[in-house]
Amino acid sequence: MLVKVKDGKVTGVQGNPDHPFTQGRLCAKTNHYQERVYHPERVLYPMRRKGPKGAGQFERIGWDEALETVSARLRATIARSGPHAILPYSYLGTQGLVNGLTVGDPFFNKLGATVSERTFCDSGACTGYIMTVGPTPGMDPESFQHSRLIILWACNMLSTNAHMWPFVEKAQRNGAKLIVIDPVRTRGAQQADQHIRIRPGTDAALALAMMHVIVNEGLTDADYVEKYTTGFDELQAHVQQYTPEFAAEVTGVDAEVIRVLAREYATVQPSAIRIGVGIERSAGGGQLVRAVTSLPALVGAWRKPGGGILQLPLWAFPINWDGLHRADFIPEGTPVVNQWQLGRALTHDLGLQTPIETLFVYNSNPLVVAPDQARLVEGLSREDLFTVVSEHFVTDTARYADILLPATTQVEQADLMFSWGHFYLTLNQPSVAPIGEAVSNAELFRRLARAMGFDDPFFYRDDEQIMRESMVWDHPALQGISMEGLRATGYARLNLPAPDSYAPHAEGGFPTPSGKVELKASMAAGGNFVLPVFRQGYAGLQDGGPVDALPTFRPRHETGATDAALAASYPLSMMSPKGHAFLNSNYGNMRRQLAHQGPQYVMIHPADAAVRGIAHEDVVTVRNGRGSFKAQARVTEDAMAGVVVAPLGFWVAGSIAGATPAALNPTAFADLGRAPTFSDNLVEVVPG
Ligand SMILES: Nc1nc2c(c(=O)[nH]1)N[C@H]1C(S)=C(S)[C@@H](COP(=O)(O)OP(=O)(O)OC[C@H]3O[C@@H](n4cnc5c(=O)[nH]c(N)nc54)[C@H](O)[C@@H]3O)O[C@H]1N2
Ligand SMILES: Nc1nc2c(c(=O)[nH]1)N[C@H]1C(S)=C(S)[C@@H](COP(=O)(O)OP(=O)(O)OC[C@H]3O[C@@H](n4cnc5c(=O)[nH]c(N)nc54)[C@H](O)[C@@H]3O)O[C@H]1N2
Ligand SMILES: [Mo]
Repeated sequence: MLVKVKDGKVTGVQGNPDHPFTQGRLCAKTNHYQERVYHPERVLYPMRRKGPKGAGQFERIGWDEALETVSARLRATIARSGPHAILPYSYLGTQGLVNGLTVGDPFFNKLGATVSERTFCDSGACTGYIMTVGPTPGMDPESFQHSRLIILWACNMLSTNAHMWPFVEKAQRNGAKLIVIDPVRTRGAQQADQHIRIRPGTDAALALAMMHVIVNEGLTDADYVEKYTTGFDELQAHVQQYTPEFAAEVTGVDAEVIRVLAREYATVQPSAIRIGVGIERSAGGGQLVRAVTSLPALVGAWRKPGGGILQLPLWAFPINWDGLHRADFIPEGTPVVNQWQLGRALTHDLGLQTPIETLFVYNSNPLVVAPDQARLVEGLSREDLFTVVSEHFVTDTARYADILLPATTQVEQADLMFSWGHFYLTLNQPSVAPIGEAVSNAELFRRLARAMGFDDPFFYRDDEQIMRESMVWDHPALQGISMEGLRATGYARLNLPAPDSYAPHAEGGFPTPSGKVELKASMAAGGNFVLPVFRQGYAGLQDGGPVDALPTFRPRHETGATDAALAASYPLSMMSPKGHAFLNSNYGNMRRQLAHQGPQYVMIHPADAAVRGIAHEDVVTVRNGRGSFKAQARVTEDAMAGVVVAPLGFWVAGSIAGATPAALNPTAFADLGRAPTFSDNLVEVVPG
């Protein structure tokens, strides 16, 4: 992103036209970033709560007083109850290596605070993917232009990953078939040659039935399977039970459509699959990703550029995670609280030996993004809980802060950015000085370290030093890339072959224990695990339950087949995927993006609306046993019959009845990586 500055002020932002991936484009969220930077409601000074919790009333204080108050509280908590009574809570408000996911980990690990396990986003999919093909970058997103058949499988690309779209569109223009597998008629589905509507959380049945067809009709690439996979014979026997007819029953996709899909996927090469994160979010989400990730090897799709699967380009970046997390600071026996269970942790429902007394939130807005909203409100309202929040705005969560700290935005801070969406490393250079008394997250933790009297110089590294120590610079992927070079160009493509010739697994070479695609996963023997990256590098297992070695279909937790009584009371499935103009809960308070999204809404199919007497734009209540929220009904065939869609990102403060979809979302985990299950959620919708 290029920033226009006049007289020390940001006047506009634009995409960099020279950038091979973004090609000069920004998205609906960031197009007018200056409006966020200079928003009149931005938090610019440290503040102390002056009204009741949740009221959002604050008074300005100085940084010295803020730091003294916070450090005194941390010390007092440790003295009274020990460090486990402190819980940090953070996620991806900003994503760089300096200020992002890991910025506070060394500080809290040094304190001995409870470890916050961050499995919000892709933990289940990453686990399933890595068990199958290892942490390989997989396909280059740019090489999709060479694909002949593309499946966007639970990926809302035009809204969430828009910069990749031109490469998909180019392939389509060159004759590739574009297939979207999604319960929702997304923007991408509208552009696709085929949209396969599937019931949420049932995709494993589809993928396994595709395998059934592929192996029984002799459509495998036998040579590739023989040389570069393990467990094929067992898989072949295993998938006999997953007939297209079985899958049709479960998924709602016609058996003949499944047969044709399998045949085309196998024979039109190179074929490419892009999976999103929505795919992991039901009871069997992890095994479902295992099944989908197995497909390319069966048909030899990896042989050519434009073939294979893309999960997360993240795996291409040689990041020094150990140096960022500093798990070596974590004292043995430190408890772990999964972020998904914050509501339970704060309301003494997790059986924690040491209840949480001090909560420190930065880079995150749990009241909107975590489930169990009612319990979260109850927990955050506890008079004996002390909450610190570092933010740009008085978010729903920040309203409960005892101390609120001002954070800089991306144009005011330096950072080194890896990517979830492409193979370029980017140096984010500040364009303007911090506004008001805002500080970057990295500076915040330097100040806190000083206030706590830490003497290890590690805590006082400047941004540049953090960048230098955050990557493994002698790794082949960074050959030819340096901080000096980045300062001149802003970004650099990782040292990988050009997209035209990039076929990383044409001859196997998968980073799994066997070096092959593990159709039968050897890592399953270790039981369910959470990758260190999602648990601050902390090694201990929390839930080592058994895991199937072959990809299997598992019904949702919440479906008629699993719980008939529940399904009778709550017959509709609800999903809460990303909003087009929001970035998770970011921009949920901003005029332009709100105008784009419209009022808080829920999409419902005309047939489901009709039987409930619901008309387009009526206000309705969506409810289940966990809670309820009100929204405007959008009666549309974009929603699938039986499935309602309530996008993430609207704020509680601006909501119709003081609640958002998080009030209904379950706290249950998926099968792998302790992923959330918000596509596995039964509800009812009623007028009014
Ligand atoms: N505009 C916008 N862009 C974003 C974000 C945002 O909030 N807004 N968030 C960013 C973040 S943090 C992430 S992780 C990425 C996520 O990017 P995506 O993975 O694209 O995100 P989602 O919208 O969660 O899910 C994608 C699609 O999966 C579908 N889906 C849900 N459950 C199922 C299922 O069981 N089966 C199938 N087949 N489909 C299913 C949904 O209908 C949705 O269309 O986007 C990033 N980009
Ligand atoms: N129902 C439902 N829930 C979901 C999802 C879903 O699809 N549906 N998606 C899940 C996923 S994939 C993700 S990634 C998570 C996202 O969860 P979060 O990362 O918690 O979500 P954001 O809304 O991005 O919240 C980040 C907050 O950080 C603040 N922030 C931004 N930059 C900075 C900074 O530099 N410093 C500080 N201190 N604060 C900053 C923003 O103002 C914002 O309020 O949500 C998860 N929850
Ligand atoms: Mo995410």
